Amino acid sequence: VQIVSSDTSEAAELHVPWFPRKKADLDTFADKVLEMGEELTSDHPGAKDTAYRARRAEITRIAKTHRHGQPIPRIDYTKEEVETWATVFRNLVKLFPTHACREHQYVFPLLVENCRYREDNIPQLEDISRFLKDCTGFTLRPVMGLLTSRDFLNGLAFRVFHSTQYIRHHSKPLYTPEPDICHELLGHANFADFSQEIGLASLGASDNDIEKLATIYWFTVEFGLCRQDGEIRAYGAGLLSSFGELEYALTDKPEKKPFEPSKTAVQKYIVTEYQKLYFVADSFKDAQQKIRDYAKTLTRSFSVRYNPYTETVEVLDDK
Ligand code: HBI
Ligand code: FE
Repeated sequence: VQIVSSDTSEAAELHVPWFPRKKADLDTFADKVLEMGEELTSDHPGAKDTAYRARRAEITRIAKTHRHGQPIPRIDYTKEEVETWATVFRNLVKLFPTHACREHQYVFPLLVENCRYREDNIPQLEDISRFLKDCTGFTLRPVMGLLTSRDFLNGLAFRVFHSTQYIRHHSKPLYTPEPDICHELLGHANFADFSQEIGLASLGASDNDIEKLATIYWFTVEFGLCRQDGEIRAYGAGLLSSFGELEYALTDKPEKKPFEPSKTAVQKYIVTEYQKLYFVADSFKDAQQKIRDYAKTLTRSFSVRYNPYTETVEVLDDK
């Protein structure tokens, strides 16, 4: 495979964007964030709160300097931060029995037991990362804020989930315009194999295919619904971490269509409001199988295989 780092027009056909080959390569993403890494946009609930901004900077510095193999520093969350967490936790836990899919309901008590998930305690990324590594091979890595779709998905190929460590502003505990620790830890609890499959398909993919994979990710890992015992339940993290949207999604108000990757991949969506449309899979397993099949239809000039022993991606120059 010829990997070129700069685009020249003759090379456009052959151009394969750079991608990480080993877990340590993810270190290059540490200070690359799209927005709200260090600065907050003017409509962010914490934009005018200097103490909040200083606290964010303190926490995101950890992500900026973190390197593969190091333990994730623990954060001594303030009373105010724990109260924000408690409000989110209390409200969501009430909805899980009737709104969350069974996979989420299976994982949640394990996190309570092993990772000190409690209303009065914000769990530590290091504890969750160690626990996940033992039972699923996933690890967490602290991140300053939103990554590009390409970088974020590329991380998943290595079963690495980039996770923010700061919490939303206390003035709006049930709203956040960006991922925060409540979203990551309460929503993304069910780290499924299929997120690695989206990740592997994203390595060296064209910008066009990255957009399709990011859209699939959005409508499944973030906002996916599935059928279960004749009802519709949520498995997406954006829903499982949003008290308001989790209730709304299961009402008749939004439109619902069957999950069909080739159609879902090209669906437009908005990121700042509740979704107007959700895709419903026949089951959680069905979503996973359909994503696996879809990933095979994307073509690259090479194929990749993850070697879990060396934690590297092997590139097979077979096409
Ligand atoms: N970055 N830090 C972070 N967290 C996410 O959940 C995230 C991201 N970048 C993109 C993204 N999610 C997705 O919505 C898709 O674009 C892959
Ligand atoms: Fe997310």
